[in-house]
Amino acid sequence: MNRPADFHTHSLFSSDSDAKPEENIKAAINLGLSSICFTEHNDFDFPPEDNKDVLFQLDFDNYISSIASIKELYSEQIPVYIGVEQGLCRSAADRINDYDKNHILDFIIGSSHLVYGNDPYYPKFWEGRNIDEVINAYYESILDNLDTCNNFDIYGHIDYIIRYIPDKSYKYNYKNFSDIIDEVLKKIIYNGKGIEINTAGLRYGLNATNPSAEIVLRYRELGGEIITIGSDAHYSRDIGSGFDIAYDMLKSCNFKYYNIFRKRKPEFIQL
Ligand code: HSO
Ligand code: ZN
Ligand code: ZN
Ligand code: ZN
Repeated sequence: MNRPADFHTHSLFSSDSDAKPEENIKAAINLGLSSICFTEHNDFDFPPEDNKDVLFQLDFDNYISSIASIKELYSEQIPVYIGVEQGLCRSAADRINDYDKNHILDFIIGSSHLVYGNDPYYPKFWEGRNIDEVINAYYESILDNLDTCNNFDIYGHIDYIIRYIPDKSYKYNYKNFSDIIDEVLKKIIYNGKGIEINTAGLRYGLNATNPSAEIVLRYRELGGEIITIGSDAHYSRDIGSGFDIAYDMLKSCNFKYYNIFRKRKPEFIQL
């Protein structure tokens, strides 16, 4: 049994997870994953929450030294890689582009968690806003991030915004946004970046990965080559979840492989 690598996972180094890194690694070993990469949150310029002032600021040095020693303990059982999920935004572009100048990381996911500085995670974000306009603004902000930020390997959960639409009667239809999504995918490809299949959406009751199968297929049609698979687990029990679906999706979108990253270079692993 050799299941794909999980290249999107969080542990207690992320401010929204309490998972123990060792437990994540053990879960990956038990599932027979071929490797695991930690991708802890770092979001410069994240807006403060009501009762916490600093969120998603990664303690980089502590993170690196802790995982480096844990990784050695398991080196006979599973390869462990060290990454970051970097929140992209124009206002922090200089800090993002200068991040990890010493080339310690294996992998950086670039993600959009904000729509022009506001957090769609909270239902109050959506009050008084038109859902279609918000979704469009989200994709526009990705285009802006792609114009200003370059220090990342793959774009995380491209249609993340649909996870948090509070109106459950709203019917999201990919076709209504396909023009701007094409622009996003082309810019990702022209900039030499990849995408991921993020299986967290399946756990959010979306019945779809992020991005959805239509977007993965379109990425392939447009010439996209680099693609990773990630659970976006914030609990050890979610490591590797939904990977059977991601595997089938890759096959049906004409991928013969998926990617892992080592020292920021893609490696291709046959499906
Ligand atoms: N960054 C989290 C979602 C979130 N939590 C936004 C608070 N604000 C998704 O991994
Ligand atoms: Zn998170
Ligand atoms: Zn994310
Ligand atoms: Zn994540």
